[in-house]
Amino acid sequence: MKSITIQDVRLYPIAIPYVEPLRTSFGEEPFKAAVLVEVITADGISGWGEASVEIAPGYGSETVATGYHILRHWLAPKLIGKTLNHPTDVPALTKLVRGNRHAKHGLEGAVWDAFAKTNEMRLVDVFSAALGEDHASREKAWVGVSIGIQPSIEKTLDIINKRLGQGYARIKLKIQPGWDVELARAVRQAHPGIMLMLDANSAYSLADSEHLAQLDDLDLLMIEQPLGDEDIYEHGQLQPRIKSPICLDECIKSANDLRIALQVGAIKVLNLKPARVGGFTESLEIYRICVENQLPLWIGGMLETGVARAANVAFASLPGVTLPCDISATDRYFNPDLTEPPFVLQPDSTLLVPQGIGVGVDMEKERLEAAVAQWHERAPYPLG
Ligand code: OSB
Ligand code: MG
Repeated sequence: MKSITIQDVRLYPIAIPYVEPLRTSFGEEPFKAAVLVEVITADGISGWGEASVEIAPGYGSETVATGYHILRHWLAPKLIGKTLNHPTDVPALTKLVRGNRHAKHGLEGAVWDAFAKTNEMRLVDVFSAALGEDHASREKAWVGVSIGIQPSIEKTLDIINKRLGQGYARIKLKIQPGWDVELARAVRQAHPGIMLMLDANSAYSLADSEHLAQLDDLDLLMIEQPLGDEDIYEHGQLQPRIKSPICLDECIKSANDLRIALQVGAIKVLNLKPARVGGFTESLEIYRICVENQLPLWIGGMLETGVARAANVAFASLPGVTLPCDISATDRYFNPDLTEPPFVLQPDSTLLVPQGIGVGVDMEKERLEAAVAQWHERAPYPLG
């Protein structure tokens, strides 16, 4: 495959309205914020990535300002002027920047897109080629939908009915102490047969084991990240005390974290977010570990805009991804998104992998400019 030379890296802090915000145990963001990354090659090809950082350091430690700072002053300079034989060369160049995985993913994602476009390939086919035989795309990603913390159980049941009516095959409910057992029981009673799961975003501690065991008879597909974001060991202590399979999200920031979690019995399902683990190179290694260990795997989301959503759909279409993903249709998040065409839910609860080269969706430049202006208008803090 053709190598690429990085000539420039451009950063776009953006703000766009959500169709509806997602309330989690760590709060709710008033609008979608991110730093979009454009890599320009010596051949004049643009590749797009997204550092899907949030306004507040609630889910992870990064914010729009840290993402922008790290990308501008520490990551971009390590790539500008370099020739890369493959996008998997990026981590070696940026490894002296510790942590800051969302920022790293934004830059690496832009390189993957530029590389795929240079080689006139779809991003998903570059992933498949890196994985080798038996990992061709299924051409679609199996998806579910995530429902935030609501004012009442009744309201939640209404939203679930709407989502099931739209064709989503799996429902994920955000929970927190005081909004958990009663809610899950009511939903299970109303919908005995649906694929149902809960996501606590680290809202509990090991002392809540017996409380969480009250969910045992609800046939949950999984409970996502019940304990602290650093508590791999404690999840290993919790799993034998509850029947619901534990899915880890926040805890798994690298392939090494996954190896440790497997070793201590802390994980039965993985939510892999390419953004959380620092990019697709690390994601591919994690994917291989899941396949080797027959660990059920799905792709999570950070309420990404179109470029990163497209890349996630591509990754989620790989055959080692075995459960419905947190990648819903565009109209669930933004109207309009920054890219075209939108992702539309198919009758079999899937999204189709775009056919165009690279990520396969086009950045709408005018919408991007407006979103940058929106960031500067609404920014809760300076970037520099
Ligand atoms: O915990 O999975 C999470 C969104 C932002 C931050 C954290 C999480 C989420 C989601 C996204 O749950 C769900 C979706 O894409 O609909
Ligand atoms: Mg989660």
